[in-house]
Amino acid sequence: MVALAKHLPQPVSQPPISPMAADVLDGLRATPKRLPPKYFYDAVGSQLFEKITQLPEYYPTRCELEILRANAAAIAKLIPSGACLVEFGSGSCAKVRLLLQAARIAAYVPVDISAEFLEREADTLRREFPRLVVSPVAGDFTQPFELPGSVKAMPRVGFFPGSTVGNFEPHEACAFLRNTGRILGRDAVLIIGVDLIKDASVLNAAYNDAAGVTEAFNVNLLARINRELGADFKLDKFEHHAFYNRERDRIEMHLASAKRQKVKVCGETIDFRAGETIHTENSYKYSVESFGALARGSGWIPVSMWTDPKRFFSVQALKFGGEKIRRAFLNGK
Ligand code: AVJ
Repeated sequence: MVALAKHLPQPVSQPPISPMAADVLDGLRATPKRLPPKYFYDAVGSQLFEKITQLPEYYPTRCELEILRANAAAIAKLIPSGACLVEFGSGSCAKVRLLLQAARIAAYVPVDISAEFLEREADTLRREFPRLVVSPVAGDFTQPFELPGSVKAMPRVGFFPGSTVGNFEPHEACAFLRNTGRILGRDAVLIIGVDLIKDASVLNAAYNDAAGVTEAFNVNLLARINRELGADFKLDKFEHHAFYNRERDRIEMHLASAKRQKVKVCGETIDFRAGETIHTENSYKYSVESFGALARGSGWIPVSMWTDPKRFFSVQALKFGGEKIRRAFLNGK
């Protein structure tokens, strides 16, 4: 027998597809269409988000900073001396700086996907706090990761500000909290910013600002896909829709197609009906009680909670109790 393999048709070699291209195609092929909010934050998107945090309608950042400032001493009491502070998705230096000034923190481990952003932030903090060990970890903080060896012996405190936890579905938030508990270990403290359920008019205004910055932030997702994946979204043919969904306690952001149209993405044609939307983000809102239940169901015990005078936003301190706490909660105890 002669080996015939070389005469058989060979598979056409496909150009390797990036993780972003795979996620984008996956979301645009689905019904209803969706895109992961993590792709908002390229250089342009991160700048637009910075602008959002300064808008008069966008209360979360201001409220959280106010809470951290007013309660820095009380929060610092929960942080053991010589602790290592692990920040998930190192957003802005401003928030962590308040903790670094108030508590005796030996090491700071910011975890973020953007390595470039991490290095810049790390340098700033090293200059400001010369005795602080700063060990960034570049990676996706929703996945299990190892703490740097230099901090392994220190007591661990997690920091997850900004109500970024609201981007997760509640079951994903639970998985995130369990994973965080596994990484930080028994008795670790987690300081987490959680946006609260409130009047829908306040919520709707925060995601539909008069200056149109949130709209630009939303549409930049398509602009980024055009830039990085060579797609041909017509940016003026998609409209920003953001509204509070009361049944599910979440703000939903969508991009609605202004007409029936076709878009080419990575060589694939995506059809849009007039008015069809791409769901780009959920931002879940919790009550103190509903977040407490989520925490317990993930093995974390709520120990303290601080809020602003209008009760718009909360900073919550949790302690990791592990499986015992989780099972007790799930068994209704
Ligand atoms: C960074 C996820 C907390 O949900 O409020 C702001 C993102 N989206 N305006 C939020 C966002 C539109 C923000 N988080």
